[in-house]
Amino acid sequence: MNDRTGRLIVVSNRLPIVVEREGGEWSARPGSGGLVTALAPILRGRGGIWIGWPGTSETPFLGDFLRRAGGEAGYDLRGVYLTAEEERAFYLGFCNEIVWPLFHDLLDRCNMDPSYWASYRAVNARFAEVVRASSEPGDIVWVHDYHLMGVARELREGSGSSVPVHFFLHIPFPPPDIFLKLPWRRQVLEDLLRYDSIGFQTQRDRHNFTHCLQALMDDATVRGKGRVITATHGPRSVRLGVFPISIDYDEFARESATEAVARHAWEIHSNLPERQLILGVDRLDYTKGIPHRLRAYRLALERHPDLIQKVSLVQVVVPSREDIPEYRALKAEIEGLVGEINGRFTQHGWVPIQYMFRGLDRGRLLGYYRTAEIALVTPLKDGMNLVAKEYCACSLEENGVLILSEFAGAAAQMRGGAILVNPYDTEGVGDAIHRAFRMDADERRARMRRLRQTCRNQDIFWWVGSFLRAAVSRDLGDFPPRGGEGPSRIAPEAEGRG
Ligand code: ADQ
Repeated sequence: MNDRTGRLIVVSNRLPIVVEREGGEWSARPGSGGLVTALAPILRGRGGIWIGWPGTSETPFLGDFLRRAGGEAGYDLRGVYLTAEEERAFYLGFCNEIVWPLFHDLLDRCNMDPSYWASYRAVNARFAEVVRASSEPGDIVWVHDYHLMGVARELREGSGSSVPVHFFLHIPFPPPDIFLKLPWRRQVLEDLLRYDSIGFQTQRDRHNFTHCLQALMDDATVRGKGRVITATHGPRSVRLGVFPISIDYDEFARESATEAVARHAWEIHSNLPERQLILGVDRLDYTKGIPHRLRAYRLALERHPDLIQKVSLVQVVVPSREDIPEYRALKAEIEGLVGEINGRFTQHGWVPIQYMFRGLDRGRLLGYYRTAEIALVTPLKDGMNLVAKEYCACSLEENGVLILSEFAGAAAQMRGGAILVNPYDTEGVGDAIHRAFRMDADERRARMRRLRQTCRNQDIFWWVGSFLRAAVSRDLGDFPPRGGEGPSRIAPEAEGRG
């Protein structure tokens, strides 16, 4: 290890800010989400850097603007700029028409357009060039997610840099019978092998990766067991770890206890007297299984008349990727089902589904989390699914029941307290809704306690700490504050968060 105190350089497709233009003036506000919350304290005041795309090809080069925004965030922001053609072929094309559906096992939705790969390479090379220009010996580079699987290779081959580079995959890694369909399967595996370490959300994802490696590369070997194992191919060795991402549990629990959230929760329920509220909150995405869930709810209403007038499904869909025709079609399908179910079952004073197509402000979202008696989190496949964890953190009364897809990464940690379902099994999900509705208070409390304990013990700070320790063999103390910031919230594993 280099003696010099290195900096952490985080690289993700998007910068952790939202860049907007109003009346010709650019402005930025901080991005939200667990990753920013967890990484900002490590970057802030330690000379850290975050490299990413500002999010639209309309942005001109924003160097001065990002310097100012970085000053406010407390760490450097460096932009990687995509042309409109790259936004189409790299982002909408290779990332969202190939990797996203393939890695979620939805091969039929892939458009294996051969022109996309060249753009993916070119954009990864551009990211690598910014990393090279921003890094110094002793720094540690942490690259995030499927948009950037080729950065390490470009950094080594294109830029000749030897700075350590680590990778975390936020989405699932598919099994060989799916992954082998990818025309660029060997190149992608070779790219990933150029990282010093790779973090996966679950054992299943890592297992799929090592199986693909063994299926495609005769001479690849995998050694070890436990949280970190090693894959070797030729002269290259890469450490492979399992680190389930999480949320800032304390922050969610604290905020949901505020008066403002309690007021929202009360308002929501005062409109639904004597009724259990079932909550679905998802980004508009076909992986989230929203139409499947609506069909299961319809079947539950058909089969279990005791649910009529006694439950209301609140389905919140957050707009996303609406410029892609498939996402527009999904929205139309969801709205068709909502209309059909409401048209068929609505009675005086009762509408079975309240549907919202918009982002909710945080106070209202937490109000729904806190007050809903049942959460329906039923993705067809999901890397982790943070909504499931946020719901538990906010379920302060411990009376909520989590119905969770067995294909969400979160199921590996939450199987002890959740009702696990196969989202493709309409009858099974319908019966799970009925079972949750009838579950008594003692069982609800016992299950929710278990869930909350898991989320509290393995929160986002535990996740960052475990990754840094396992991948980099460093503790947070190796990234000392420059200019004296307060103690970090990352607890050593020995203190029992893990
Ligand atoms: P996503 O697919 O975006 O993330 P998820 O993990 O569920 O999915 O996170 C969604 C986030 O959006 C949550 O933090 C939630 O609070 C927020 N959100 C949802 N509805 C909202 C609303 N109505 N208003 C405001 N905010 C809302 C990807 C992978 C996941 C993986 C994460 C993190 O697809 O599998 O868990 O990255 O690694």
